[in-house]
Amino acid sequence: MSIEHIRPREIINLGQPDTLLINVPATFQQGIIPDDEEPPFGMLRIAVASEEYGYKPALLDAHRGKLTPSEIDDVLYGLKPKSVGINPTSVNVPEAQEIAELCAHHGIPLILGGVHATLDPFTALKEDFPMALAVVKGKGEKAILHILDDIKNGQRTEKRGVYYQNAETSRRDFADYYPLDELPLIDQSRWVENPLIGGTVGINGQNVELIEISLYETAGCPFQCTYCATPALVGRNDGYKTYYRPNMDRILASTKLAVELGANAIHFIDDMAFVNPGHFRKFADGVEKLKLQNQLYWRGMTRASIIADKCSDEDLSILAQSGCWRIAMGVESGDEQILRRIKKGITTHQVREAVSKLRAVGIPQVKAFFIMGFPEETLEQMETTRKFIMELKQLGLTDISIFQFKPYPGTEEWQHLQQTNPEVLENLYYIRHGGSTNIVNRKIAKDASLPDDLKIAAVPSKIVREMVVKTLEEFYGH
Ligand code: B12
Ligand code: SF4
Repeated sequence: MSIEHIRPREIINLGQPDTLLINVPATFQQGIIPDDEEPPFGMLRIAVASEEYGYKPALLDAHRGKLTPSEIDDVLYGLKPKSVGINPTSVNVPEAQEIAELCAHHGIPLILGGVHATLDPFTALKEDFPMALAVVKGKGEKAILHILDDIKNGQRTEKRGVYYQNAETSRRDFADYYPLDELPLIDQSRWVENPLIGGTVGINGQNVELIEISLYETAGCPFQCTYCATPALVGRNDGYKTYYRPNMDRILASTKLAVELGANAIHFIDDMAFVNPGHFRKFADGVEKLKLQNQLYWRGMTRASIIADKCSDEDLSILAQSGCWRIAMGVESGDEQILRRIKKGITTHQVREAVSKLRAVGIPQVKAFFIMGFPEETLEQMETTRKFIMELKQLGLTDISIFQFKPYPGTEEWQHLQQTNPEVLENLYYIRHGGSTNIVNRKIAKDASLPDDLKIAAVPSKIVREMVVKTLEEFYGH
């Protein structure tokens, strides 16, 4: 029964929700949605903010629930929400359109927010979702309150970041920020189906049973990598503040709640779990005060330059003692020229330092992410990355992911390709626009890899993919 997927459960007995937030499935990229995807934290924030202000929100995670359009239709029919909010990215606009059409069919006002709405509000509003009431550019917590008030009062009033169909097309304003410290804690037992993910991991030669929960505590990221959409999503070039952190009491309160729900491990999925050692030192103090030391594991992302240049040996010992079992870092390339080109802000020297130092203080696992096939990247430069990865393995790197570069709207690389190689952008099957595909195409189109002969790097896509596979096989010894 698709209604079983509705959260919070009690909403079913409380009558019509003021808004039903539907996490749009993204099936095209992977064909199959894995079982351990992260919950939609943007929607969770909106839900708890609107509940705090007296509204009755509900959440349908159609992505994690793997719901079909007809199952979503059943929920709309059964629940009859007063409005629906959806969150398409650039890769699942057609899926979102199917939901939008269902809403239009039921006469339910539709609100759009998240990646696609923020990057291109007017295309979203006028071309892709002409049936929508409004789109929100940027953070949704305050904007949705405004829209729900407007719906209640039968009006459409102006507000920063809220774009109704008649909005002035010269607008670029982002929605106002909702202070993260003031946001109610997100009780995942109410809002998320199966928030705890069990698994065994090897930590210092022992198999440890982790019951892990994901948390997303910050907002944005202070950096500006050219292949990443985050700078555009946070309004970096429009003069907005790019990174917010709540205070440590808030992060510890979320941690405590996670433990109360049965977790013994936290996965901080923030773009940057910490940007200086003060952050994890305070976290370590808090874990001790909560009497959770030696009982709680955690993992998160940071940058090589932060570990190499900002952390002393003492800082890093504290990091290890705080229960951190894995640090992951976006390294992307072993070629200095590429690192400068993508504005990564790190050097290979810093990466070597970071890996060695983390392992030396006893962090059990260090993971690095790489990308091969950046625009104009040569095979030699990818080869440099391959050799660098093997060198890092010798220094103690335990895990890697390597992605083939794919351009996404909102990134500096997308703009670069628009100017230098626009025909490439016509061949990206994972970016699909309004009306061009339907449910049948989506079900059969499982392979969203780049066409073999497409040339974004200096060599065709097939060669890049072979290099990715070769490097992974060499690293993992297959
Ligand atoms: C977690 C995550 C995932 C999870 C998604 C789980 C899920 N479905 O919910 C997984 C791992 C599955 C994933 C996969 C992918 N992802 Co992803 N992902 C993220 C990540 C890191 C965090 C999202 C998040 O929770 N943010 C935290 C919350 C608090 O912020 P938020 O989502 O922005 O929400 C705020 C506003 O946007 C707004 N808002 C959000 N939703 C709504 C809805 C309404 C109605 C309103 C009014 C407002 C609103 O208000 C929120 C609160 O302020 C983002 C990067 C990022 N920092 O956002 C990338 C990101 C969304 N992913 C991205 C990409 C490219 C992908 C992949 C295509 C990668 C790949 N090559 O496979 C795949 C696609 C998956 C697929 N199956 O096809 C890009 C999207 C770029 C684009 N132009 O579309 C991002 C932006 C990364 C980046 N920086 O470039 N991803
Ligand atoms: S890739 Fe990571 S570090 Fe770079 S801008 Fe995006 S989120 Fe920030």
